[in-house]
Amino acid sequence: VELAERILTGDRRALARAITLVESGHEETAGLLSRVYPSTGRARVIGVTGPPGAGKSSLVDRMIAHERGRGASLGVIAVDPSSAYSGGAILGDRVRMIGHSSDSGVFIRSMATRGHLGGLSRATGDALDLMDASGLDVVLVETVGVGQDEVEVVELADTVLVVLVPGMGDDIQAIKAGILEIADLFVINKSDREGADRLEAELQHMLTLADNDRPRPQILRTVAIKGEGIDELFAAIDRRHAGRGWEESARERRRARAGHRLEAVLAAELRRRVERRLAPGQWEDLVEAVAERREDPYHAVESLLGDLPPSAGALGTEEGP
Ligand SMILES: Nc1nc2c(ncn2[C@@H]2O[C@H](COP(=O)(O)OP(=O)(O)OP(=O)(O)O)[C@@H](O)[C@H]2O)c(=O)[nH]1
Ligand SMILES: [Mg+2]
Repeated sequence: VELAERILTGDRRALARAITLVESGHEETAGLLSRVYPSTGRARVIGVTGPPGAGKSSLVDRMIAHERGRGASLGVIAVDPSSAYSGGAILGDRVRMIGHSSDSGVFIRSMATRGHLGGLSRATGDALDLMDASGLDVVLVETVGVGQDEVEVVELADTVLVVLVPGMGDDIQAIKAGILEIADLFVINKSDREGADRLEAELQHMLTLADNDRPRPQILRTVAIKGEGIDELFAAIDRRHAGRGWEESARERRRARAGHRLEAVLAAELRRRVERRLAPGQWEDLVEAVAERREDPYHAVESLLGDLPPSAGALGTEEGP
């Protein structure tokens, strides 16, 4: 609780400690998170996703510099690629971002992709709330667009940038479908390379075919290593925030996010409560019983839930889902 007070005053060390706590799924963080929650919802959250090596970190680095130039403070959450993708890139991130490391207006944190009770998006959402509550103006979330987990993470953002690179024009079908659909803005990075026109044409074509009622994402070009296109990128982000329909769509997003959040917290909490009253070996015995068909998973769960009133559709009631 004292930790919460310190976070609210912008204490960076308290913030770092709190994030470590939520990352470990520590039980005591519930109190902390509920204490800071009323002070959240102010930071502008920008998600940056895209295939491995697209230049997301380079872009984030330039975005930091840009926003510092406007006097904003920033938090960065770098969701580490799973080990299959990381290869040294994490160290690379640190080196590239080191120019900002002595700057108290920038708080950088990486999150491991595995081992979070309640999932990566839960842990990242908590970290985001903590940064938000500590008064950081902008939070950038970098994640490799490789799986459902990452897609969920990036959905925490108010604005989602999907970073692509030329040379994938032919392969646009091969890009994880889910990541194209969550884009608010497409960024063609490495547009110093050949093929940017073609990729843009492919994207435009794809967007014409898309039949959803979301506003059509704008397509921008950057050369992150040279800092080109960053002003235009922020101009587009700012325009989006000032544009017609922004309030409504932001509200909708926040509502959807709150729904996911509630579900995740509920699931984790239920699980925790059930686990807490398990006798030693009880779980393993149940697993064994189900494996041997002495018990079925549905009855097993009923026995675990114990005195919780059964839902409609639970065993013994009429309707199932
Ligand atoms: N030519 C060119 N190279 C770039 C550009 N932006 C980034 N790169 C290079 O692309 C490589 C990958 O850049 P990163 O910023 O680490 O890419 P990333 O998307 O963060 O990579 P992961 O986090 O590992 O998925 C680096 O060698 C960068 O120097 C660009 O605009 N043009
Ligand atoms: Mg990176």
